[in-house]
Amino acid sequence: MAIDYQQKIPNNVDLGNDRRLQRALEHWQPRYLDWWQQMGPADFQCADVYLRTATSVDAKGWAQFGHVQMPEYRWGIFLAERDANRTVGFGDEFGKSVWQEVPGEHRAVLRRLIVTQGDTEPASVEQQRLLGLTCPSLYDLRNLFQVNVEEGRHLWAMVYLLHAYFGRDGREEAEELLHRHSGDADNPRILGTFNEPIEDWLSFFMFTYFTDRDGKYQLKSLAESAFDPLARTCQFMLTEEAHHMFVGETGVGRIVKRCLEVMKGSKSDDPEVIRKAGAIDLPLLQRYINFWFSSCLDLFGADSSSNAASYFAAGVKGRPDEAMFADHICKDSQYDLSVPDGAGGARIETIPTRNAMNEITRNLYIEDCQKGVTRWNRLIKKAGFDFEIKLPSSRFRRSIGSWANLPIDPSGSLLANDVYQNCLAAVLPSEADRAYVHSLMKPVTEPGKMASWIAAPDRGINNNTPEFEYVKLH
Ligand code: BYC
Ligand code: FE
Ligand code: FE
Repeated sequence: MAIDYQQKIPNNVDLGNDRRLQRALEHWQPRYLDWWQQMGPADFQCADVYLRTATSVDAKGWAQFGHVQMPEYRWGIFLAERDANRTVGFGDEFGKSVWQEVPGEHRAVLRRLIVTQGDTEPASVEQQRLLGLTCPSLYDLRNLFQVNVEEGRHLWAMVYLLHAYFGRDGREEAEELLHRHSGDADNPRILGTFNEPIEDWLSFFMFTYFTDRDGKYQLKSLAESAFDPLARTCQFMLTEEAHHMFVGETGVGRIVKRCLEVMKGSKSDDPEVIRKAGAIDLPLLQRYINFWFSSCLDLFGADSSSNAASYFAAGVKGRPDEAMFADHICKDSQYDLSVPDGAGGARIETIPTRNAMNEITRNLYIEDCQKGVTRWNRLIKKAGFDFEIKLPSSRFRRSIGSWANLPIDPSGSLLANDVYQNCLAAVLPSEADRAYVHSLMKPVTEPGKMASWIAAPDRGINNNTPEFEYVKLH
């Protein structure tokens, strides 16, 4: 079904034929817009931003680009096309028809997963609220806002499911999604990483590289769900997600590139020399990676999880790209999990594969994270330097799962507690690192100009040049 832009709420779910639902969502809409004004991008609501808007849900040519003011962005409800022959792809219900309604026995868990997913979307907009004020270029400012409006749309995606399938409880949850706030001491967002402040653009690029990638893997797992409306919603969200991770990977890559230019020019890798030239040194970048990567690993949940096992058994949440696994039932199969042996090492604990779903997904995520790191390292090597960016051990600085709260360094070794405190101070961003990064955060708003700490992008957006006026400020 084509997207209907004539309606107050653009959609491809035939909202016009469901008056009750339409009214409920139209009631939520002004609250959403209030939230956007108060918690969304500060100071740029009147700027004309070169944004893409979905025009269809096909893989090809689904977007149209044009300058719009963000509050005028057409947030809507877009589900991937329904496949009438789709069957449950995993778990105890394997091969049966997928569900078009929520089965009573799975209502509570589905609601909880949808709320958790929905909560992250506005959280990220809140975290990024002030970044526009210190943009390194108009190109980057536009990308920030593109990510922000799409995260807003992802909130719409989950709110639609809550309103359409969960009755009064769903409407209440939809309200709550606008009331919790990132970092709020009394009413924080649900998951840890979404309460971390993002006060500079280095953190923003880390977040879009590492945290949006958690989004990719969680959405892939939910896109396998037997609850078909959830699966279809997530399938379309994934097409938007690709750009968010592109922003992260190229953002970090451009910071590396700029640093290498300075290193070559000065023939030095001394952080002080790099900083004198207004660039970001690689050891500092590594410390930001240590922080964000370790925080994001917790987003996958406990490594042995009975919740995950029951989601899988029920068909509620699968593994990313479930089709690539050989066994979709995993009833009697086992998984060898590495757990602490209490003496500084690891031992294998054999658990049912269904209980290991979070860990399986986390490991796929880690592999995917490594790809960009390998590309950044290639740039460094090509420039003739021998620094290597490394993802820290998945046991480092964990707060969830068997490796939680252990004094483990980025290489995975267990340390004495006092040594660990010193280690943390050395491998995470220090006050001085943060202060230096903050000192770089000065807005650059002349078309085509870049801040001193980041290289220009290789190309612009939608075949425009990097010099294009991506945001018209007034
Ligand atoms: N922080 O049995 P477990 C995105 C809790 S990002 C705080 O493993 P489960 C985006 C957990 O709730 C994608 N608490 O739990 C990115 C449980 O509590 P209870 C977001 C945590 O349910 C960028 C307990 O620990 N989507 O879209 O199997 C920008 C035991 O854990 C955390 C989703 O997350 C944490 N990090 O797994 C914008 C998908 N981790 O039951 C957007 C939906 C765990 O003991 N969510 N806990 O009270 C889920 O699938 C699951 O809830 C989780 C946790 C995978 C997160
Ligand atoms: Fe999202
Ligand atoms: Fe995203």
